[in-house]
Amino acid sequence: VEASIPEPQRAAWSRNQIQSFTDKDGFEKEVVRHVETTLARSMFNCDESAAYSATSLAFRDRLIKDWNKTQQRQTYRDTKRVYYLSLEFLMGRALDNAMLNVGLKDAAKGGLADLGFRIEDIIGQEHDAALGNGGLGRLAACFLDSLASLNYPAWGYGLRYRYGIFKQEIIDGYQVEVPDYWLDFNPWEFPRHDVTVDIQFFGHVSKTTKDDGKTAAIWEGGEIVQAVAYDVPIPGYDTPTTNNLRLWSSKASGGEFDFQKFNNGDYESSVAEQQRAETISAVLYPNDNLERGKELRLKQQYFWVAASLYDIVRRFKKSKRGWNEFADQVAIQLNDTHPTLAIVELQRILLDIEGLEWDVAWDIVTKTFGYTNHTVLPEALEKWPVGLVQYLLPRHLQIIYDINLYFLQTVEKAFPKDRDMLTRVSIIEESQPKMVRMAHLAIVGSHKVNGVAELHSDLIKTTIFKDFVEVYGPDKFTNVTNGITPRRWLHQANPRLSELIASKCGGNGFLKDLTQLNRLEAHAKDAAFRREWAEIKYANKVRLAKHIKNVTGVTVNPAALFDVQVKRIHEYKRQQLNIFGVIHRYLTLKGMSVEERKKQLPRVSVFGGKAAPGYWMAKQIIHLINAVGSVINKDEEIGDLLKVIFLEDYNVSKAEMICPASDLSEHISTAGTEASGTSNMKFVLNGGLIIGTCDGANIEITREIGESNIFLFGNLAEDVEDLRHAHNYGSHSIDSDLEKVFGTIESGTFGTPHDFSAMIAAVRHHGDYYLVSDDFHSYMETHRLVDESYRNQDEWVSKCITSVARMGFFSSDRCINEYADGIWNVEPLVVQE
Ligand code: Z2T
Repeated sequence: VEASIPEPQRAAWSRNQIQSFTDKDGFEKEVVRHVETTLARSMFNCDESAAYSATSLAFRDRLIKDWNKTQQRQTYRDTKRVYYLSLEFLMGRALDNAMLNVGLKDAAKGGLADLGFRIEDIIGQEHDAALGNGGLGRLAACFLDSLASLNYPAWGYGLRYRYGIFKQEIIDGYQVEVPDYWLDFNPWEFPRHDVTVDIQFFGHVSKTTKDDGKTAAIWEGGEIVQAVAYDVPIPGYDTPTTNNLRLWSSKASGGEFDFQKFNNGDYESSVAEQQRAETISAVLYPNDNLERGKELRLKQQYFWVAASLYDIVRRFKKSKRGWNEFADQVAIQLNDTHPTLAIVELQRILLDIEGLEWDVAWDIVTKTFGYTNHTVLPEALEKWPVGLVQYLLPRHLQIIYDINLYFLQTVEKAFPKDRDMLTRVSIIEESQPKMVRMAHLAIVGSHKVNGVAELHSDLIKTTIFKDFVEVYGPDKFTNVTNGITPRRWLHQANPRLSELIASKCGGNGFLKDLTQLNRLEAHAKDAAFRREWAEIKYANKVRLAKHIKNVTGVTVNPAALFDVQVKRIHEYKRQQLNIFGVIHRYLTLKGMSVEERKKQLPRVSVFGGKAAPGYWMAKQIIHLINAVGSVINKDEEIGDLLKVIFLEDYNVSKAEMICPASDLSEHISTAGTEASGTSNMKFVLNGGLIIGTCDGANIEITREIGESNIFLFGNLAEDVEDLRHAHNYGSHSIDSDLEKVFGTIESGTFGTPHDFSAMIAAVRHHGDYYLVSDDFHSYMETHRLVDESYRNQDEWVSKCITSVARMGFFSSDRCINEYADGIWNVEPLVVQE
């Protein structure tokens, strides 16, 4: 639709659109219609799967209306848009979220009941959209929810992986990976076979002389892969704004070349070529906080970035504005360094295709991009061999070298004769082989760089990006502490608690202004309110206990303290510290008399999380947790006093069940390693307390909720370096309680000791990099405090209520508003009902 057509005309077309349902009866009619026509099935044998499909299709129709209206409005008003580029969007399920956001879940509940279904069972039919690894991908999903709910004109751009994060099975205590083929039936995506972009790889660069006598680069040859757009509607909560998530899928370009082969009877190789092209978007790399430098990964990055930029530039050009307005119309946020090639690609478009001067183009580029860093772990910082970039993207490598040249020239002026400074900040690492440092490129090509929690943002300024603070001054670097969407993580995951909160906060307003939770604070002292609160927590625990029984066969007591650690398995997150602590607790209980034991508090230790398939040590940790569980869970002397559960295939939809059922959750990373963490926020928001280190967002959570409402332990980030040094160069003695734990493992209590020897050796003999022994005593002491505190239920529940009341800061709405003000300079655009 051309932007020149006046809005009244558009509104008239809009009014003529088909009406979708607004109540229970209307919903039922739509479900029946979809079952009998769209699905071509009959209501006589409509099972839960068909009911899920039809319900989704009915809600999808609802979303489409608002989606069209939003896109039309945004095009017509032509205000600045935000583009969030992320290789991962960990969306989870869409149906429940759509029902709540459009405010028709009750209608659907009633309608489904009339048709003989329970809404929970129908919701449970949906396969998670698991296009992400962990925190980074889930953050992108929370951001999309907030952007739409706050009416920001925003698009997400990502890859449509055929296989998302693998499904985890636990077999004999070991992780087994099963492919996650999730696209079988996906009503939430719309293929746009008319929106395609040809993406070039390989080839060579030649120079030509233009009419004006200047030389220009031409990138030619190589191969073309086609990007096809798939759009996913992103409904805001309680607003018609419905934004777009565009995911690119790869296929062979299908040019004449293919036909030639086909006609020559070379059918096989033409199919093989098709498959090679489709490989690009076939699978999500399953590493969290690790980069392995695979060629296909770089291909994925360029494919996605080039298609997205082509799309963004195409949309900008429709407005017929001059290039000088580009950065006033377009803000692009780089979710970590994965999309950093977008910087180079935009410079290439402006220079080689649009014919702008280098400086003019570069000014536009740097005003357009913002870069978010999510980790300081060196093994996660992206570097690509210069030779690989040269081979895959020859023109881009030239541009990278030019960017670096001009950058180093300005550095040299400011720091004359400081060769070391130049070496340190260079985009090219002069190693063997030479490498392109993507974080340096991202910093140089962006106007703002942000970390994701205060400690993390301080750390990047004083460690990995220290030199860049000297070069650019401190204002280029900023902090935006992460947040989570209270719609999914409170209202959807914990409907009863959400309702109880609404009854004390003057309605559902807190869901869009989470600071209103502070109205709860006064009720922490109200005994009747505390009882209701505790009753809801108990019911959530009963639900989790049933799930545990179903999937593991182990009976757990819902009255026990549920102690939960669910997140990707990683040495820096220290699940090993947790399981060593569990073993210590077991030994302590075993050493007690029967009378003494009777006085102890029952506990259930719940673990969940995936190990990257190539991360051997993480897999050892999973094996130890399962081995410990299988011994303790059948020890009749111990009974209910201690159970150890490993829940397989932890994902977003399971998190929605687990978070509301936790009494205590563990966020125990070595200080200075977890950039933010976001599940810490989810657990507190659901009325659980935290045991944690002074790391990531734990520090700000403590500041908000108060020191007396969190169980902090362990060494501080500032002391980590010295401790590590002491381990390696001094004498390193292991905590005596931890030694007892090691002794028990080595005696064969949990199976073949050799299976776990590497985990023990990492602490004893390999420098204990993650400070497990240094923090063990303080960790165990703090768990004793937890037990003591939990005995006084009145006080415990008060702490939980007070904490929730003070969690307003951690909404992703606050976070998105900070990005909008401080980095993107965009305003909301309200779509009329
Ligand atoms: C990831 O999930 C995170 C950082 C990464 O750095 C990569 C992945 Cl896949 C490259 C996480 C952080 O570990 C976590 O602390 C943070 O809360 C989350 O990103 C969102 O910022």
